[in-house]
Parts: sequence; C-alpha cells; structure tokens
Amino acid sequence: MLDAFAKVVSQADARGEYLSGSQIDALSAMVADGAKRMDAVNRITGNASTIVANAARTLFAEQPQLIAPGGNAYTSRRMAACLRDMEIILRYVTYAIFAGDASVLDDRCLNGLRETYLALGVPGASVAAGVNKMKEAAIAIANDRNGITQGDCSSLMAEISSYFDRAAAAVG
Ligand code: PEB
Repeated sequence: MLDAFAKVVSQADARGEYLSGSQIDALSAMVADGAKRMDAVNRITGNASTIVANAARTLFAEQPQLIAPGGNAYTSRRMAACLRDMEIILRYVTYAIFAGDASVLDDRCLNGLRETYLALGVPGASVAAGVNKMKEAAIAIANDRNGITQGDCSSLMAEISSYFDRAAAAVG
C-alpha cells in the first residue's frame, strides 16, 4: 500500500534517481490543497450510509431482477452482502482519496474481486452500475459549494471520479 509520497519515492528509487523537480512540485501542490482532500474524505465518510443506501435503491429500481426470487440480492442475506460490498468499495475509495493513490484500493479490495464475483455468480456489471451511482452521489456531496470555503476542486473531483471508475472497471 502506497500513498502519493511513497509512490514517488519508490518510483525514483527503482530508477536510482533523486526526486525530480516536477515530482516535488506535484506533491507540493497536493500538500497546498490538502484541506480540500481532507474535506472531501470527511464529507464522503460522513455520508457513507446515505450514499450506499441511495445507490442500492436506485440500482434495484433499475434492475429489479436482482431483488426478484432467484436474483443476486434476493433474500436478506444476499441483500445484506450486497450492501456490505458497496460499503467496502466506498470505504476503500475514501482511503485512496486520502492517500492520493489507488494502490490501497487495488491491493486490498479490487484485486481478485472480478474472479470472486464470477465464482459467486454475482453480476459484475450490476456491481459496476452500483459503483457508478455511488460515484455520482459522492461527487455531488464532496463538490457541494455550500458551507465551505470556495475554491477550484476540479482536479480533486476528477481524481475522486477516477477511483470509482477504477472500481467499476475492475468488476464490470
Ligand atoms: C466481496 N462479496 C461476497 C463474498 C465476497 C465478496 C468475498 C462472498 C462471501 C460473503 O458472502 O460474505 N468481500 C467482498 C469485498 C471484499 C471482501 C468487496 C473486499 C475486501 O472481502 N449482489 C447483487 C448486487 C451486488 C451483490 C449486484 C452491488 O445483486 C453482491 C451488490 N456479494 C453480493 C452478494 C453476495 C456477495 C458476496 C449478493 C452473496 C452471494 C451469495 O452468497 O450468493
């Protein structure tokens, strides 16, 4: 598991080089914008159950076969497993946002997840659709301009989107 700093150090070390000016500039910009990152993590974390519940509700409204008899979220045991999976994915996305690096998400959540779903018969494309719904909700909450110092959050929002896209692509 790496964060943005450890990632740059390990890449430089692999080449036997000092940190480059552009690497230092990029990390320095990340530090300067650190409050935005912490606020985004805080907002998403604080609204995690709403994000999961709403995404799941919309997913089941759009794909009612999932909750019909024989569906992959039919019976409360499978429904609970599904909500839990979405919560796990969202949790690892918040870690990746915090670390500024996707490796924690890749290594501890996404690695092998496609194969797990294949083995379980859980439709990966439906999980990916659920992840996309969480992305929309999380971005709307993190990017809400109300009650927060105004600033340009576009690159942070693009980065946050990329972690959700990565999770969706890993299973979809
Ligand atoms: C991954 N999910 C399930 C299982 C595992 C995971 C390992 C099997 C064991 C169990 O049931 O608990 N676990 C999960 C994860 C990590 C982990 C992400 C990462 C660290 O350790 N069903 C649907 C939807 C979808 C869904 C499409 C969006 O209809 C998920 C939610 N996951 C789902 C379901 C099961 C499951 C298990 C229904 C239970 C499958 C079954 O037992 O039939």
